[in-house]
Amino acid sequence: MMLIINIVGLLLIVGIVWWFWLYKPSELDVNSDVSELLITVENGVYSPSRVSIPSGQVTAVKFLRKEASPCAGTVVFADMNISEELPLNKEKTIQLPALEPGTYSFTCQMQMQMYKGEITVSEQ
Ligand SMILES: [Cu+2]
Repeated sequence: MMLIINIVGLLLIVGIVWWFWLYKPSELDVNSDVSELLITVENGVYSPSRVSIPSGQVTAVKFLRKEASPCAGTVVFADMNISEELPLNKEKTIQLPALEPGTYSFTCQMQMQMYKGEITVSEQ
């Protein structure tokens, strides 16, 4: 009996590790329509997790947090010194400053960074 419990526990751990650290959303998960930048925060992923915006202009990105866990409660754009609380089930608009072309990541506030997303800034 103990053996079965141990195996179930092990599978759970493997599942959690896979979900949070190894699972990579597909390349198709890209939102390039700047007028509709809404990122949903749910089940351990930002969706879309990759967003493209033009360089050199302030861009508003909306977040909709649908998960109650504290992990989903704050989004951090480390490169931009932005850290914002996300209310539950309510859209929150975050203004991104005019940026140089490049790739910028955004994550949850924890060191492990279970939530991970990427913003690609390209020249227009
Ligand atoms: Cu987290």
